[in-house]
Amino acid sequence: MRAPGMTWFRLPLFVWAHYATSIVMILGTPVIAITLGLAAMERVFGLGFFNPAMGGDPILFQHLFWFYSHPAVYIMILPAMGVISELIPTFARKRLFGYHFVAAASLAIAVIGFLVWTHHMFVTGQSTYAAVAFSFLTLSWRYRRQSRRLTGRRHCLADRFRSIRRCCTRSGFLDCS
Ligand SMILES: [Cu+2]
Repeated sequence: MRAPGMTWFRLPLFVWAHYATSIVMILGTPVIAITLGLAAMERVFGLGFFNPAMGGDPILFQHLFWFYSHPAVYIMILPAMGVISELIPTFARKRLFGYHFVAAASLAIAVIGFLVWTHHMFVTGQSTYAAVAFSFLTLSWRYRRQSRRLTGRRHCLADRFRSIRRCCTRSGFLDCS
């Protein structure tokens, strides 16, 4: 299946983005499937999982729901980020600045996305310690995502700097010989 000479760090960033998306899908989808199964069993067989009237815990439903639903948004955005990472360098006719960084950030988005789900549940009465821990995890994840954006921006700046330098060299303003 693998082309001769194709190694991890020669993969296009679109492939890295899909790799990260696959991690989210494989780890997240079974959880929402099990949650739906439990909800169905509660309805059909009267087993109390989430309904407090049957001895269940509605907060448990929220935990299971958000464990899938927070990372699930990356199923949609990660491939789009991969497309952008290919399109901009192609049409700018430049190598992408920070290839390794962007690949790692894609994976980090997928992995850290699984560690922040209770930021949707701060008002459910969870413990302060849990809220603090998940706040910090959420901040670290924001940093990852921001780093992806910054890499893109730095790429543009490096481009602009190069074209200014080329222009100055041609006009004799800058001597780079
Ligand atoms: Cu979220």
